[in-house]
Parts: sequence; structure tokens; C-alpha cells
Amino acid sequence: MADDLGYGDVGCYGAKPKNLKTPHIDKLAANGLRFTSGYCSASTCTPTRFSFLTGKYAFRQSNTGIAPPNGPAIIQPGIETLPTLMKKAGYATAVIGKWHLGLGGPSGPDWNGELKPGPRDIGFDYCYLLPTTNDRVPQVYVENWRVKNLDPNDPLWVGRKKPSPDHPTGITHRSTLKMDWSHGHNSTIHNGISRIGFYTGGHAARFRDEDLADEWVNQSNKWIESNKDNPFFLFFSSHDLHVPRIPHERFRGTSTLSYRGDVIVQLDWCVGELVKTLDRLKLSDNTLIVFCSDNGPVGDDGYKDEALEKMADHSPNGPFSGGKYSVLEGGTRTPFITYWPGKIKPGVSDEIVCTIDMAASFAALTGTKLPNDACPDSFNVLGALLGKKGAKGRDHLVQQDNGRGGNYGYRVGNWKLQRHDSKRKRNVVVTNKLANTPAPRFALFDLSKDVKEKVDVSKKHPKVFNRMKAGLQKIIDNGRSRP
Ligand code: NG6
Ligand code: CA
Repeated sequence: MADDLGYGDVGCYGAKPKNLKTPHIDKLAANGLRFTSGYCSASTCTPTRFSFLTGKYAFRQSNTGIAPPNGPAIIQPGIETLPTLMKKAGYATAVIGKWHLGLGGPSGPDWNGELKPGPRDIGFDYCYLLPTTNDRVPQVYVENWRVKNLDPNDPLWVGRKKPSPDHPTGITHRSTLKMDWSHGHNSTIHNGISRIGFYTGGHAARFRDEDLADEWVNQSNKWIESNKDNPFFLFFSSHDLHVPRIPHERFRGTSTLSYRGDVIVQLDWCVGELVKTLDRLKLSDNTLIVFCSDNGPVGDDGYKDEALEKMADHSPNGPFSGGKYSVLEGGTRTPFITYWPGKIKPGVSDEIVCTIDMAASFAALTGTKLPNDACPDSFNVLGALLGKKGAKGRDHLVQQDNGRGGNYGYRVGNWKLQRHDSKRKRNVVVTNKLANTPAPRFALFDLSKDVKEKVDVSKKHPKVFNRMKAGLQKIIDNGRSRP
């Protein structure tokens, strides 16, 4: 799972080679199935990841909006999750990379003690994590229940308030920063970059932003290697291309699109390395790879990294409107590729599939019974994922922006309803207007003619409009959408 990767950000979805090259991801697509209607369920991290692991729409649970540095665990132990289902089927399970689903009990993470509950308590046998996102403090790895390399004599403190008047921040020490901030992100400085939130201590545990991608690959290789003789499920959760976009030195300048492009090249390298490992261990013919993203693209997401200035003719959201934070197609319609040599016939699929469907689909794949009350919005679209002849994906999908109480998109076939409960529409991809533009409460679009969602046809098609409004409301009220 990539972070903030838009529909048009990779070669096989239209990115031009003169701007950036993604040979390894393109190879998955060329030898696998590339979806034109592959989605994540929300246009920010936390709700998409929540739904990916629980098979439940995030709008059904409070506290599923973007998690803060000291956020407690959002997924409670005891519920059926994608990894618990895989474990039932005898799979070893791991998550390596960005977490961003909270850690610890109601009062939040105990950074110097046990970080419980965490991934290990909801179905993962192993975890090696970046706790939230790298623009949020702290910059430490969490291995299983503990901060890795933490020196007890230098305890780690994380908080929302400046710990002392002389604590250097992105405001007081702005001229020393190696990458300046544009909005937010002006608290504690680590590695020359100021972040969201404050922290002190834990110096021996801190990492360099530049090394994250290498670390995820190394740890994944190690874990795959030690599980090569048994079935396994790895959630490889890249931090690329989330801000701060700090590519390793060797990837700098590998695209014409600023660091935003360079970290896509870095992500592509990670994909290549993982495939190489599977090939070396002779596991490729026996492994399904799903490549996806957690939300659509964003230009300036808080740092002055020239992403917008160097966008040139690159279209991060492909042919769509909107991106991260938006319920327009660009917010959730993202690269989605399935790859399984010998099992998946190479091609392109227009079936609708979503990251929320992995739980039910992987249960089907591994012959695990999905209890009726588990993963209530996850659909078994295994046939579509494997490109089986005549197999259908979803007939409808709810898209959302950020947690409960936000905005909705609702796609049924080629009809798309937008419902803006918060009376605002966000589109920060290319225009970089953080200003929320007013949006009508409801609008209807015909995606067969209008993928950009420009022309509201609700007046022209009142019956469809009413049906769509009622359909969405029913899904919200019912508490589940899988029949
Ligand atoms: C926003 C941050 C943004 C990013 C986002 C989460 C500000 C002004 N903006 O609040 O930079 O971190 O949260 O992104 O602080 S996500 O992909 O993890 O959902
Ligand atoms: Ca994200």
C-alpha cells in the first residue's frame, strides 16, 4: 500500500517517462491485472487503513479521522480483522511500515513501556512500524510492543504542548530547517525538519527520514525469508509519498517532479526489491501481490518541497478531479494492480474493487469462513481480483473523506452521488487552494460522460438522484452493506 499515490502517478496509469519512470510497478501491471476502477475507501490515511483491516466503513465508527501523534488504538482487540482471518487459515501475518491507526489504551501510547493494544493484538504476529506519519512526531520505529533501541536513561516524551520555553521549533528555528514548512508542521525539529507535535528524548531510537524505504525493504525481506516455508500475509505499508518527502540521497533527482516524483521512484524501487525477494525464494508463483494506495494525491501538504511548482504537465489524479481529502473520484480512485504469475492473466479490468474488499476476498481465497457479522462492508470480489472470466466486482461503493461526519461519494455503476455534509468541497491537488469551496449538499454526476464531475445532472435525472440519495442513506443507517 502506497501513501498518497494518485491515479496518474505511475507509468502504467499515464505518467510520462520524461517526468518519472516506474518500471517495477509497470511490470506488475504488464504481467498482472490493472484496474481502472480500483479504489481505496477514503481520501485520507486513517479511515482507509481502518477499513482495509476491518472491512468496515470508517464512517460507522468515531475516531477514525486522521490520527494524532498520541492517538490511542482505533481498532479494538476481539473483532475479526483481515489478519485474524488470515491467521485462521494458517498464515503468518505481519505489518511493516506506516501504521497510523493509533497505539495503546484510551490514554494513548505509553512510549517508554508496552504499546498495547497494537497490531499484535488485532491479528498480526509481527509488526515493525512508523507509529503515525512521518510529519508527526516521534521519528522512532516500533517493533512489536516497544520502541526499538530506546535507552531507558533517555525516555521518550510526546505531547501537544511545547515542553519548555527554549525548545527549538519550526517557528523559532525556521532558518535552520533543511525543508521549510508551508502550513502546520512547525513544532519539534528532528533531522532538520519540523513536525506536527512535540517530543523530547529517545535520541538513540530516532531514525533518519532518508532511510525509511530501505528499512521497510530490509525488514520485509528478513520477515519473508523467515516465513518462506509457510503461508504468509505481509502488509507492506510504504510511507512514500507522504510528506515530508525526503528521498534517500541515491534517489534525488531521479524524476523531474521534485522530491514528490523522486519518492515515487523510490516506492517503485521497493516494489522491485520485494518482487526480487519472492523470485529469489521461488515464491512468486505462489504469491498474490496487490498494489494499491491509501488515498489520492496532494501537491503542497504542508512543506515547501516544490511539488506544485514542478508538476509541469504531470497529472497526479489522472483524468479525474480532486485528490486527497476529497470525495471526488481523484480522492479514492487510485492505482490498483493484482499480480500472480501463472494465475492471473495479464490485462486491464474495469470492475469496481476496493481496499475494503480484501478481508472478504482473502477469506474466500484461503477458504476461511467469514462470519456473517464480521467485516460488514467487505465484499468477496476475488473473481474480479483474479480476472476470472465473467466475474464481477462491486455494483456500488461508498467513498468518504475523513472519518465520521464528513462527506460522501456514492458510486453505483456510472452514477456518482456527492453528499457534502460539511458543506465544503476540497481539492488541493493542483490548485493548492486549501480554502474550502462551498459545495451543494447533494449533486449527481454521470461518470460515463463526466469523469471530472463537473456537470450536476440531479435536475435532469430526478428519479436516479432520489434513488441514489436513499441508497446511500440506507447503507449508512443499516450498519452494514454486505447482504
Ligand atoms: C493533515 C496534515 C497533512 C497530513 C494529513 C494526514 C496539516 C496542516 N496537514 O492534518 O500534512 O499529515 O493530515 O495525511 O497539518 S494522511 O495521508 O496520513 O491522512
Ligand atoms: Ca495517505
